[in-house]
Amino acid sequence: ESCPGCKTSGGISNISFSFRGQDRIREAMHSVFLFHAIKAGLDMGIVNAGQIPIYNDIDPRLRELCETCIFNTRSTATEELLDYAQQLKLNSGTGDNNKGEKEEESWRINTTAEERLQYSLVKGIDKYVVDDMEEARKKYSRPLHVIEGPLMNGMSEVGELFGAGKMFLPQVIKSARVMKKAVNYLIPFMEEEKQQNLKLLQQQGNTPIAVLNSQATIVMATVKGDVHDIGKNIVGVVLGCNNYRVIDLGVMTPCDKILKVAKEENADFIGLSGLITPSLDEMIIVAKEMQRLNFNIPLLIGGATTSK
Ligand code: B12
Repeated sequence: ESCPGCKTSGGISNISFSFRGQDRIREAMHSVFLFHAIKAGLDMGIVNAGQIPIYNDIDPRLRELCETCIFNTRSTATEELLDYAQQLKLNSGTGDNNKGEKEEESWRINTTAEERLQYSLVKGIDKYVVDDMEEARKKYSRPLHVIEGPLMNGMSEVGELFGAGKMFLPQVIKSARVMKKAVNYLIPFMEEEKQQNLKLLQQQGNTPIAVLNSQATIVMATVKGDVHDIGKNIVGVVLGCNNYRVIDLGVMTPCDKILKVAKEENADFIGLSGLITPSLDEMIIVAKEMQRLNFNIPLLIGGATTSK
């Protein structure tokens, strides 16, 4: 308030320096601190992005102790956190309490492929994605159903945690990578589906050339200002597998580029993706430009914000 326009930044690990060597305590403190500091207006925190637990996953007792310490709401807060740290040291024998291989793998025991995929997405673990995807794929009648079911559920949970400030951007980036790996795994199976569909069309008397000629062209893009592309890519793959010619312009695509390519490629549709609220305005800009320039082709829009 006294310095309008000023931004705040800081090295978060300074707050936990006295717990050097006890990573579990330190990481919990960083997550708890960020959870509250971002809400209070922190603009930038310097953290080890690979080492922040999800706020909800922290042992509730440890979380409460971190909160008590950070806000200094109990005179015994420091001693209590020290006791907890000491106990952890005794239990693990190392003081570091890196959960260890055994505990790390426990989430894989007696769980379904769907549950494991969701866990991997939320935690940003890509190690088992291929195995779990293969198991899930065999369970579902179509590869697309794996995306629409377990993968979308996982991403929705990520979205909810992120929206509530309980997951941070670096963690969401890890989740996005896992999602991309999972979707990529399905692409050859979707291609296979496409080949089968083509065969079916041929059996119905369509020659391959006629089939290719019947392809409609769609120009797809994530609109200007928006970097989300997972959903757009999935839609592109699905359309491609349904015999559309897809021209994907990527993310942050300005209106003039979309319309220029649509014209050059004689597109039959334009598909816009957008997940953040300002993207809706950008979509309106594209739609108005299409009207102004007499583009008489359908405009499809999609992405999280458009369905709310
Ligand atoms: C992963 C993710 C990210 C990743 C994106 C990685 C990537 N390469 O895409 C990263 C970490 C980079 C990211 C960044 C940001 N994100 Co983000 N992100 C998400 C998250 C968790 C999942 C999105 C996703 O991939 N979902 C899975 C896909 C498959 O679903 P989908 O995109 O909706 O697509 C489906 C349909 O919508 C449809 N579809 C999609 N496109 C199209 C197009 C057409 C033509 C058609 C027909 C259909 C269609 O088909 C798809 C398959 O069913 C969402 C939360 C959520 N629940 O959506 C937040 C979310 C979208 N992000 C959000 C925010 C705020 C941001 C940031 C601004 C954060 C920040 N402070 O920097 C930045 C955005 C920067 C920018 N300028 O764009 C908010 C948006 C809130 C809002 N209303 O504005 C959300 C909703 C999270 C939240 N709850 O707060 N994010």
